[in-house]
Amino acid sequence: MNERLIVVSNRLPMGDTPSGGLVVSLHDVLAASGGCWIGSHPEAGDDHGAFERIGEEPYQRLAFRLTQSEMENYYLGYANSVLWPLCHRRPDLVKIRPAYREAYEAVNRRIAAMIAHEVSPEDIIWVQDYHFIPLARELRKLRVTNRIGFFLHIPFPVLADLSIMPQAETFAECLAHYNLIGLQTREDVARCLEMFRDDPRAEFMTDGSIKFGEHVSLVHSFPIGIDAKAFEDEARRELPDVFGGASPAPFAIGVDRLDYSKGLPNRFRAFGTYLADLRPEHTRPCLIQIAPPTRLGVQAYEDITEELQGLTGKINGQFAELDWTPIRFINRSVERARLAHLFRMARCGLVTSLADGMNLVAKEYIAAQDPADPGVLVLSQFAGAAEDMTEALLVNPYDIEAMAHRIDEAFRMPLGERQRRYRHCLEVVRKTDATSWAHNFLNVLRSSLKALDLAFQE
Ligand code: GDG
Repeated sequence: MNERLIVVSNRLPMGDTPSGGLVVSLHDVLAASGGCWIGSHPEAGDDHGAFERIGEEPYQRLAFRLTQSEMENYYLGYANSVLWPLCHRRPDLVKIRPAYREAYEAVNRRIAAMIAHEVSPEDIIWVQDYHFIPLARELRKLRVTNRIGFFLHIPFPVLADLSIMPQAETFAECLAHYNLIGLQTREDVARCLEMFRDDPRAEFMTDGSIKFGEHVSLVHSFPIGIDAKAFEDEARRELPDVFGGASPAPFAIGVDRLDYSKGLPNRFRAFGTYLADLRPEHTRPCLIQIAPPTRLGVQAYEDITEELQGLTGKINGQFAELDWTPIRFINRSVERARLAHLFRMARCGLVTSLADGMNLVAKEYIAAQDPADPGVLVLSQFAGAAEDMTEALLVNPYDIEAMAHRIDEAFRMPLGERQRRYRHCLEVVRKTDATSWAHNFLNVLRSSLKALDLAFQE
């Protein structure tokens, strides 16, 4: 029987035409292998332990449903109020509730049982992200011996923060049930290895793999990317004037889910400092910030939205003229084609995350530029993207003055330097694109040992 790929992710893509780098690349890999994509249905409900089949070929899509209570305790609770803040170095925002942990374990157990029914002996399973860390352990309990890989899209937590997690000792153990633990950066790999080194149950093998009880895992970095070619083409397409004839020039752009990890308040403050102290007289630069809301219902997200509304009001109140609004804060989603066009028009792209797994916006901004007259990417040193995109204008997002100076530098950079930096960044974007990410991960997963076959032979 042929190998099938089974992808498991939090959300099942529902539309017929996939968009976004990750979805497109997994879609292509699945279409080629005739595999299966498992994820949650966007509407809450009770699936009674059976998958719903969505859509038609070229590969199967199987949806499970989360009940309202699972949405609150598993998704908004454990995943996004414990694991997300913890991995993004915000232990102050961690909310520990027994009901969160119980729901997280229960959902993973239930999904594992549903997957165990679907899986054939030759399948390989690829689990995406922090919503499913215990999934391999649950599958192993059900005697699923297939190769199982895991990719963490967000930063690997620092060792000192791990002990804040409820039942912290199970974190390493759960990960060790995967044949391959994929992380975004070499720094993430170092943090993961540090965790295993600190754990007396883990043993390092001569080939670099980790033996943990009867399990053997590999830890590797696979920097995720975008569909670079498609984004370059998208940005080149002519669009009717998105500003209705009143284009602000020059302008900086930020595009982020409205999340506290993205460093938006400091970005706004830095833009305010730039306006106050560095802006050349008689110029009217703008910051266009697109920030669609996410994870509604989590207090920390409501707080940061309010903080940004306050900062926007304050900075605009101080600097605006009758015909100039310095910060345009758009707290809604904007179409992809428009985004690409805006990236291309912006003199400066601002990515100022306090912590970020990779940050695809950094890569999209570069792909969208006009090679003859490219803009400048100001990039946080704490975004995974900074590990390879070393020719972006790197910045410490906690240092507001330094960020203000970077914005100034970006607006004033001579063409030759802009082109040199852009070419270097573009090479990285093209080399670490979405397709190579998926292929590299799957090749290493395929080559990993099916050690569990041995373990279950008693
Ligand atoms: C996680 C990790 C890692 C944003 N606003 C709009 C919109 N977007 C698109 C962007 C980009 C995507 O959403 C955001 O991707 P990021 O990588 O920046 O961030 P996360 O959502 O936090 O993703 C991250 C990623 O997983 C992949 O591994 O890089 O570190 O946190 O594509 O363009 N798209 C549209 N309208 C918007 O208003 N159409």
